[in-house]
Amino acid sequence: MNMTAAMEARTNKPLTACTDQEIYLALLDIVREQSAARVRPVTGRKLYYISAEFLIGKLLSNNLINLGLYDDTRAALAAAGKNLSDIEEVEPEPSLGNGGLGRLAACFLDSLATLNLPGDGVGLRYHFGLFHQSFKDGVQNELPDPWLTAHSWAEKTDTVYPVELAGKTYNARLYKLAVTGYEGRTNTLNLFDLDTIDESIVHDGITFDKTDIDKNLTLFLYPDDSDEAGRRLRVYQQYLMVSAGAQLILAECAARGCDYHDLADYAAIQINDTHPSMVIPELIRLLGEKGIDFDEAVEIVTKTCAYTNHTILAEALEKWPRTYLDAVVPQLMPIIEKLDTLARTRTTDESLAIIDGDDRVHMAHMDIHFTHSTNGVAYLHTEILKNSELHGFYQLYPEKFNNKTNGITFRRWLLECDPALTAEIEKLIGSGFRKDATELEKLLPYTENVDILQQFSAVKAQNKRALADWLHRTQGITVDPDAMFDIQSKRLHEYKRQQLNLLYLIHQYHEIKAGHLPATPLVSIFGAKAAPAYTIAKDIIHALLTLSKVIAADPVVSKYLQVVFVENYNVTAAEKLIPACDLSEQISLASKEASGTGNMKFMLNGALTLGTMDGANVEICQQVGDENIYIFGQTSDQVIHRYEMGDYQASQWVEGDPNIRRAVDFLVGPEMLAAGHAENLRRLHDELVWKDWFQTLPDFNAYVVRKGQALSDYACDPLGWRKKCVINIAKAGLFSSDRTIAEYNKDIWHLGE
Ligand code: C3B
Repeated sequence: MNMTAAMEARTNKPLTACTDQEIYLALLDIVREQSAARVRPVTGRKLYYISAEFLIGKLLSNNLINLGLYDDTRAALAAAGKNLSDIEEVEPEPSLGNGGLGRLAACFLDSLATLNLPGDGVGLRYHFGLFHQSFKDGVQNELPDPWLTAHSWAEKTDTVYPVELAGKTYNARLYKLAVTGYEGRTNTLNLFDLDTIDESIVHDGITFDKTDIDKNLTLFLYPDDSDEAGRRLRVYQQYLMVSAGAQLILAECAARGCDYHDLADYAAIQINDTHPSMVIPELIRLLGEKGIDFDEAVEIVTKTCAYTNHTILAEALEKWPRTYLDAVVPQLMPIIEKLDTLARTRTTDESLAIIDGDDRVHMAHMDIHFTHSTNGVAYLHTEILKNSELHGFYQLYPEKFNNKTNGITFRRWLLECDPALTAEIEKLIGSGFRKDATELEKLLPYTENVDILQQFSAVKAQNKRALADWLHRTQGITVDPDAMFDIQSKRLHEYKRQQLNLLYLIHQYHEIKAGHLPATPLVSIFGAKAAPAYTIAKDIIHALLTLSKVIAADPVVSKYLQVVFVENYNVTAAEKLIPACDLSEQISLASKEASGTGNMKFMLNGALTLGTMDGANVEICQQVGDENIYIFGQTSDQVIHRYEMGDYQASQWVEGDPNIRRAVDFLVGPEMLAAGHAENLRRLHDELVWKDWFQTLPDFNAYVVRKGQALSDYACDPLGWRKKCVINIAKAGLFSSDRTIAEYNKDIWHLGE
């Protein structure tokens, strides 16, 4: 396509005379038209991926790449003196997700369309997302994160489904967002919303009346659940999503000739974590309205639905008090009760019941009993589900359990975010890896070639300069691109152990002051949002921001160490950070990170992993070999054993180790107190000394040693380091979400065309 002509046909003036906004709108229109041309009729089974989150990121460049228009567009713009990256800045990032779960859903949509499989998303059209993060006075501040404009990618439709909440009927309106695969078909992300939402009820940050459902229902993803109104609001949201979603699924299947008895021949429904679990009783209820009796409906729904578990953290496995469901979805409670009774005929084990003795409804239990597949998201995670967390269920239904190791789409996480590296790879091995990621292994023979390793080093250096420029431009932060870039970017959570990294940085501060200089200057970069009600997570952010100030003010230490906290970490920021990373921090407490997907992105972009044997790190290690990854810390067996013994005492580790004591005490020492807030620092200090639920201290020394090794390898043997990086890139093929989706399809979905 002649992109200049196509754009000018829409702007009605030469590109040279257009604003970035005008060009953006022209491109949006072209992409829409081209995407629409790739919609294909569905035959056979179609997937519906229901998820509370779809962290899709900006769409313009991704769509241009997948439509094969990217290079031509760039060239056409360049000829008019314009830059595609400036046009990209016009686009707001959709605020539809939070972390790995939502980003995985987005990668899956891309891979489904790329593999020409019929698979749509079903979710909610949040107006303000999770929140927009800014730092004020060393503290996280939350504001709405608006993204909906008059020209959003999600298009309003005339389709409206009635949804009954607490006895009142709401109209869920359908918005459709086109998802086009790389040289593939176009599928749809279906997002529901209410016309009555009133953005103006939000005040003082992200506060609003949690009971005003008409006006608030889709304002925010994961509204604060520290009070009952917030928790109920989450139930309202979940039911809106699944009821509208179930009605859409039934309508689409009926339009293709389904008589509901054969629903499973037309639809596969993937329940992404427990947020959409109510789709099970809701479908049974709706099938009942179509005249199908309870027993048959249960059978149909079980055959149609499958469940993915993404975490073993107890607080994330939702258990709703029955009183909430009685109030919000009274139409479902009789069905859930019948499901509970039916489940009890299959087992006498009370711990597997849906409704427990405290009258709480266990959503994951309902999922496992009444879907045909339960999968974990990495090898170790699935083993832990089978052998400990869900052992009782595994004994009851061994055939339902399976593993699907997560993946990432290489279109966004290589082609789009790292064009320089993509070009370098392409020069060496051609473009086959774009469709078949395992072809990256063809890079292996080049790992002995010094010239080529130096070219890879040059690409990394260029990406680090680009990140330095971006940090300077967007946040006013100056970093030295010649330092080693060490990055931990992911949701803030104690199990992910940003606090372990914090303690390391304090340790290094002291070592440098004592004259023990590190092998290389280090820029330690963080990106993370803390859930608004998660106090300790916010304290960790505060401690890192405060430490950053203390170090920057020290003339000696600041030559070797810098701490940077990127504001409002999101997909856009990730796309800048990941290509520039030297060392990828994947340091969760072994057994707690179900998979991780950032670990895969960093590896693919030529960073080395410093990590525990947790989640997909285990498989990364298997792929690249021990010598090309920095592993440390307790194993998951050791961690689980320590929990079982129940005798872990953090204070003993503090007392028994002068380095740990020095690092922990520094949190409430004069330097930190002068630069930060005593209350936050003291609370974090006490948490670490008296609780440390995620066993930071037992892993501290191993972490310090391993990280020291990485720094010295990086500084002393740059070519050896680069060789390891290229091996990581070459071995990243396994982690393409195309592979993951192909496995889901073969084992669980069996989709048509
Ligand atoms: C995340 C897990 O924490 C990650 O380990 C995993 O890689 C991703 O899901 C995708 O499987 N997760 C999340 O982001 N939100 C949850 N509520 C539960 C898990």
